[in-house]
Amino acid sequence: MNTSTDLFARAKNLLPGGVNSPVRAFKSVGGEPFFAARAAGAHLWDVDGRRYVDYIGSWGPMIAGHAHPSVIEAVQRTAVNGLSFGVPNPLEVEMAETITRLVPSCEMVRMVNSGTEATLSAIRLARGATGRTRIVKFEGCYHGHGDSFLVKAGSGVLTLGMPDSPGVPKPLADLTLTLPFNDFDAATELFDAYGADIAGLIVEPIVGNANCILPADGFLQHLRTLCTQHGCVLIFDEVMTGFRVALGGAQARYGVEPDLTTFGKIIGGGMPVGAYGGRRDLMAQIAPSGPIYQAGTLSGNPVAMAAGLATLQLIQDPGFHERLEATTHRLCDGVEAAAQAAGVAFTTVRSCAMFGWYFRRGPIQTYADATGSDAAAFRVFFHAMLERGVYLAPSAFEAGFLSSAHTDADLDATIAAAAESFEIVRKAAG
Ligand code: KE4
Repeated sequence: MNTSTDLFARAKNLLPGGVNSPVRAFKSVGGEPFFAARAAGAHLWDVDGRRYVDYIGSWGPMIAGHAHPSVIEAVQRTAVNGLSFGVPNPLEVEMAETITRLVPSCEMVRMVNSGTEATLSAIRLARGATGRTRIVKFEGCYHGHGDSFLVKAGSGVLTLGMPDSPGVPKPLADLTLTLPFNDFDAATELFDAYGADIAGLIVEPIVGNANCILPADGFLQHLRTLCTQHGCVLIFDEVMTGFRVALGGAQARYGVEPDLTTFGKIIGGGMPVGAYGGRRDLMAQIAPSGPIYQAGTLSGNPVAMAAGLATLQLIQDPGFHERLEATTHRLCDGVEAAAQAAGVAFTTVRSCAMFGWYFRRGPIQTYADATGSDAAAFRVFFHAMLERGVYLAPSAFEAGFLSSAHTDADLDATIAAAAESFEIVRKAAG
């Protein structure tokens, strides 16, 4: 009665699509999702006892591996003293001190409960602080399911082929202007035309929701210059890249300082957490110190803070990110070599602890490049890898994630599974 098949049959009757988040539904790859029983390190076990090497890590939080002993211990130690107070608690202060220390552009920070809450709040702050209404986002970028962001969005909306969602009032959607990522001239032209009306520009500094696309040299700086020139708030959505692609996030990796940054995932260590932060003159305008309202019953929850702080402590180990970046290259080099040996058109995009795999030849520099990947080939590959105990994102439009728990044995097993899977892809292509 508790196999994945049984559970999914029950779930479909009670949860839309049988899931609590669309990207989990396997809709674009076919088949049915498995149900997780437990996870540890780089591995997931489903309720039917199968083990997988996990390259999703709960979509980013598990950069130190699942159920890390020091994270579990921190949660247990905190939970016995109460799960939520609705009163300030010391761990909220420690989290604020940690984030502002590791990300210097954040002079102040506010905790929320998801990445969506963080980006919603950042946009409201940009609009409230500038008195302007338009915002700019990039095609294929995903900033959570806030109305203003469901315009040419990525992740699950792109996966399901619905980049614009019903239910978003047209007058509101019309206030969201979109740009092609890595297109310098298009950005300049849009700001020349609308600059005085733009409250803020929000960007994934490394796109991780249309598969994975790196910023072209100078592109993030170009956006910084445009926002400064036009008095717009530059928002880096680092919900995914924060504390992953470098200790200080993408802004540290690329040396570009935004006005606001949004966070999620890793800062919660697997518990529901988000945050937004940035320039003091902006953040001071958030209630109750200022008039721009934002609130949350469980914001700064002590158990969530404990899980996040324990995770942020682990990633500060000397050499943590350097080792993870080397692991990322070793995995992607090995899988690329396997694809080449099988004669399958395939390329990878890498950063630190996140990667994109594409069934097409590179380079991948734009949204059009990313969406030109052979989704049918990916579907065959995804299931072949799953059957061989490797769990990739069930979508051709999601990035993959590595953790410090992935061992050489995990990578060797993944590369061996990929070699067999590419053969299956080649045969399926005829
Ligand atoms: P959440 O509201 O899902 O915590 O965060 C939204 C969000 C905001 N910004 C970026 C850059 C994000 O990647 C996300 C969420 N990422 C997806 C995975 N692509 C979460 C997985 C899901 O939707 O279940």
